Amino acid sequence: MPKNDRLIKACQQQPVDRPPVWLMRQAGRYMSEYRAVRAQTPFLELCKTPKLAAEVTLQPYEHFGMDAVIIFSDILIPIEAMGMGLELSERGPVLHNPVRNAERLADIRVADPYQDTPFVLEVIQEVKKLIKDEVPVIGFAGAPWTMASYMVEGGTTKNFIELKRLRFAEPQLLHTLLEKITETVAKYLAAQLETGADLVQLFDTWAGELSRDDYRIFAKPYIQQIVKHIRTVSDRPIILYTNGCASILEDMIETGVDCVSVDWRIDLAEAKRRVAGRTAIQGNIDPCALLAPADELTKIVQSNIDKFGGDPGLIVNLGHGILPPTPPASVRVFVDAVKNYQKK
Ligand code: 1CP
Repeated sequence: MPKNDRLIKACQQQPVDRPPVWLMRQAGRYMSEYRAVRAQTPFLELCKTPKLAAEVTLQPYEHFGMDAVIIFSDILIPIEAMGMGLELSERGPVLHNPVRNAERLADIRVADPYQDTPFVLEVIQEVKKLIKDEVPVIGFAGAPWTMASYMVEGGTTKNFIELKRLRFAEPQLLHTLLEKITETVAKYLAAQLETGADLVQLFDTWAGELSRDDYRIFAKPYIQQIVKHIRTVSDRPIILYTNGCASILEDMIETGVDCVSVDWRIDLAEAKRRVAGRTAIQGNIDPCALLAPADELTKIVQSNIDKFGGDPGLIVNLGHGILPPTPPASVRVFVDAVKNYQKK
C-alpha cells in the first residue's frame, strides 16, 4: 500500500484527513518540462520508451504534489496493437483505414498486453521504482465505446456519424468490434494491475453521446464484462469516467466500479444524492476554471468540497482532461486549495 493512500481510501469510501486530488491528463502540454521532452521525441515514441514515459509521468507530481500519478500513455495505444496504423498529426490522432465493414473488421485482432504492448507494463515498473510507493500509480485504458469511436471514425470527431451509422445500420458489426475491444481492454487492465498499478481508470469519454437505452446496449454490458474480468485478478479500485454522464449515472454505477468520475454539467451535490453511497465520486470542476484568477479558483475548489458535505468518498479532480493553455500556476492553486481546505 502506498504511504499516501488517500486516493485508495477515498475509492473505498473510507475516511481520510482531506480529499485526495489529482487531475486527468495531468502530464502533458501545459507543462514546459513536457514540451521540452516532446521537442526531442515524437509522441508515440515517448509512449513506447519506458524511461522517458516514466519521467513524464512524474513531472506533475514533482511540481505540484498531487495524491497520485497516472502512467503516461494514451487510450489509442491498444488500438494500434489491435492492428490499426496510428499517427499523431498537428490536428490530433489519425487511425488508418477505419473499421466500417466486415472485411476490415476481420483484420482487427484481440491484443495481448504482454506481447503487443509490453512497454506499457514497463512504464508501470519504472514508475513504481521511481515513486518508491509514495503515492498510488494509476493505470488506465479507454472503454469500448470510446475506443470504437476512434476505430470507426479514424480520429477525433464532433458528430460521430460513422460510428452511429454502424450503430443504426449494422449494429451486429459494431457489437463484434466492441467484443474484440472488450477482451483487449480487460486483459490490458488486468496486466497493468498484475504489474503493479495500484488502481485503474476506464476513460469512456464519449459515452455521453449515447441515449440511455443505447448506453445499456453498446456501453454498459461491455464495461461490466471488463470489471468482472479485472475482479478475477485484483480487488484494487476501478474508476469509470464519462464526459456528459448526467443521464447515465445510475447505469455507470451498475457496472460494478468503485468510483464514478463525473463532469461539471451535473451538480456535485445532485450526483452525490443519486449515487447514494454506492460508489465514490471523482470530479467535477470545469477544466476552464483553471483559467480563473487564483482567489476565484480557490473558491471554486472549496465549494466543490463543501458540496460533498464532508462525507468519505470524494476525489477532487476536473470534469475532463486539463487543457493545453492552462497556466501551470493554476494547477498549483488547484492542488493547494484541496490541501489547505478548512471545513466551514
Ligand atoms: O502532442 C502531444 O504531446 C500529444 C498530446 C497527447 C497527450 C499529452 C495525447 C494525444 N495523449 C496524451 C496523453 C494522455 N492521453 C494521457 C496521459 C497523461 C495524463 O493523464 O497525465 C491520458 C490519460 C490520455 C487519455 C486520452 N487520450 C483520452 C481519454 C481522456 C480524455 O481526455 O478524454 C482520449 C480521448 C485520448 C485521445 C487523444 N490522444 C491524444 C489526442 C490529441 C487525443 C484526442 C483527444 C480528443 O479526441 O479530443
